[in-house]
Amino acid sequence: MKLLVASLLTFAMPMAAQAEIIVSDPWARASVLASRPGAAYLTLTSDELDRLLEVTSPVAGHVMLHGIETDAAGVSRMVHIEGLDISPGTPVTLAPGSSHLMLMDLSRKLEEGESFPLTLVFEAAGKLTVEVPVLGPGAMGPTEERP
Ligand SMILES: [Cu+2]
Repeated sequence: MKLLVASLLTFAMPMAAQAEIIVSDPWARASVLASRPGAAYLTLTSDELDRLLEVTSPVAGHVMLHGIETDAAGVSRMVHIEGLDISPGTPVTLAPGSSHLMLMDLSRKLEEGESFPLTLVFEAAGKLTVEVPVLGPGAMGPTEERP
C-alpha cells in the first residue's frame, strides 16, 4: 500500500521546492487491552532533508516516538526520541524491534481489520494524515500478511 500525500507547507521556505513526504505501508498491531499502549509502524521517504516532529491520533491520548537501545549485556529497552531525521532518498522504516510510534492512552482497543487516522507533522513537509490499518496482534508487517 503506497500513499502519496500532497504536503501542506506550514513554514515559509523561499526558493525551496515544496517538500514532499511519501508514507508507505503504515500499519499497527491489534491491541490486547486498551490499557496497554499500541504500536504503529510505517516507512517515510522524502526528497529533501526533513524531520518528523510530532505525531497525533484521535485513538491515542498522545503518540510517542520510541527507539530501541541495547546495552552491553544485550538487554534492549525503549527510549524516547525527540524527532526523527529523514535524509533525501533514504527511506526510514519504523518496524517491530526497531523505532516505532507508541500509541499511549488508547481511547479503545485497536481491533484487527479496522483502521485509524494518524497525523504526522514534519519540519519541511508540514502536516499530513494517513490511514493506518490494524493487523493481527502477532503481525510483523503488512507484506507478511499477504498470502
Ligand atoms: Cu515504545
